[in-house]
Amino acid sequence: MRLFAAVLPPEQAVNELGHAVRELGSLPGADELRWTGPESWHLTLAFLGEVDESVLDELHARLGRAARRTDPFALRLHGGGRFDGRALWASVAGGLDELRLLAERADAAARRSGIPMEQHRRYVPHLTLARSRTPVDLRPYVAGLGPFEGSPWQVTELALIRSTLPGGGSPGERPRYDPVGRWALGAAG
Ligand code: 3AM
Repeated sequence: MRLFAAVLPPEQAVNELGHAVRELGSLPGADELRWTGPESWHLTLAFLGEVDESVLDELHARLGRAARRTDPFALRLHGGGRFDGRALWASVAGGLDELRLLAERADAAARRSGIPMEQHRRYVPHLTLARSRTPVDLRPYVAGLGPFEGSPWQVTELALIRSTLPGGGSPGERPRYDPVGRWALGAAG
């Protein structure tokens, strides 16, 4: 199964961002972008790719340990950014060192479970809002998100998410994301 580790924003953060994103819909070209749905919003920590069933027990145990070793921390959604002309995202602020540490620990947990993880790219915390197949100028969207400031929340969980890619039937179909594991951060976990 195709898996990734993530932090899931709480309902309030999703609702606040939803308001900001709706306003971007009136920008020229907005209909051409493939928007992600609020129900699937997440902050990827580590992308694991196709994972064999046989490593799942060890992976779960190691992710649980990674979560326990990381104390809860505060985050908030704040402004936006882009990966070239391909992806538009909401940015995060607050406990970025802790988020990065949790990402490194999730990556290490996967690697030690025998999953061949890609070499480290620079970790850019982001919540993907829209993608484009062809490069487009996303600067107006990033500017539109500039003033957005979400309420802070306490990150208390690490989630393992299963991604099911669309079967290719209808255009614009989105992948389905289902949490298959959740572990509390800190000693309480
Ligand atoms: O939704 P975001 O941007 O956090 O882009 C994919 C998505 O990231 C990313 O994993 C998340 C869940 O699918 N992803 C997909 N394939 C990837 C790959 N080969 C990848 N990240 C790194 N390497």
